[in-house]
Amino acid sequence: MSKNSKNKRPKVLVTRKLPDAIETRMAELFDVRLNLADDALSRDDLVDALKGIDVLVPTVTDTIDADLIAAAGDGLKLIANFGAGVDHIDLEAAHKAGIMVTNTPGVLTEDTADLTMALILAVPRRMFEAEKLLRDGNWDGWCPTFMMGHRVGGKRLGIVGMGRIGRAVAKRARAFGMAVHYHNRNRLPAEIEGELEATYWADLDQMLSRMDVITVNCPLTEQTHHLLNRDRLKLLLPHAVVVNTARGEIIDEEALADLIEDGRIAGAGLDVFENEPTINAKLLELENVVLIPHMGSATVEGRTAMGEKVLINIHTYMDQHRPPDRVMTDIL
Ligand code: 8YV
Repeated sequence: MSKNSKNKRPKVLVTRKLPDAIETRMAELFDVRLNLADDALSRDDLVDALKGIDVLVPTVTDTIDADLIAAAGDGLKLIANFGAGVDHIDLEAAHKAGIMVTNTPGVLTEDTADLTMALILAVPRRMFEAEKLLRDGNWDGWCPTFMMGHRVGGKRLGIVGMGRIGRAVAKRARAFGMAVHYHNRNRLPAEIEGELEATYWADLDQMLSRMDVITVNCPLTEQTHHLLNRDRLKLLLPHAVVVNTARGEIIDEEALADLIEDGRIAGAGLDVFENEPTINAKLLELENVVLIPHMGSATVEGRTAMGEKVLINIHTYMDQHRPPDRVMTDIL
């Protein structure tokens, strides 16, 4: 890199610790401010840190709302999000301020689908409940009726949101012998539907009332906030299980906890929560609920690939090309 181009290196603020390989490459390419201690920045710290910054690299733990964008001033040109979901960023405010937003789609699909499938298996097979019992020293040995759960093969899986991740979940579910059903804003092309042997429901309520397992795989938007509200959750069959690896706010968590407690829903597998990292106290009490801490894309390979996407998005933007992962406001 010539001295001249070094002088033009963009000032990049990364809000959280990223994989070492990504941080090292960022240090080579950009004038980067890393957060090696990984302390979450307070809002005031973030406003302060943004002074003189060209590119912000936030994560799901940062709220990039209209006020923050206004406070950032004219310098900020690009928000290169580390993550696929952009519900924590006010896209409209960013675009109005002339700030481009990019994300990291595609590279976390398979990992998130794996974790979704793991939850689809773990809840009906009572895996974590059993593991806890064993670790607590309460296993007295094998017996025929001990820890009986339910088979997933032959059951119906309803996928809410049939984007990349929903489709990757569908493939896995087919391999486990589940029948795939889905609800999506748009129906999939017949060819893909045929490949996945998937049944489309234009009416979400109709699908919810017929499935053995429901998995949420849509983005969080104004339209999907509490999409599974109390009334909709009441439509589920009493033996149904709910899995969510998308965003906590898509489900009314309090209603879900109430309905599981009352035996009107059989259980849940949740990787995401309405008020992360705070977990609804009722959910914590329930045995038939598996709770894991937002780790859908948490593999070394996935997080590194996400970082590489961030690098490419910044690099292409700075080279005055169009970054591959621009997020458009019309997805809202
Ligand atoms: C990421 C995610 O870990 O990409 C997403 O939308 O939910 C997660 O897999 C997180 O967003 C990183 O910011």
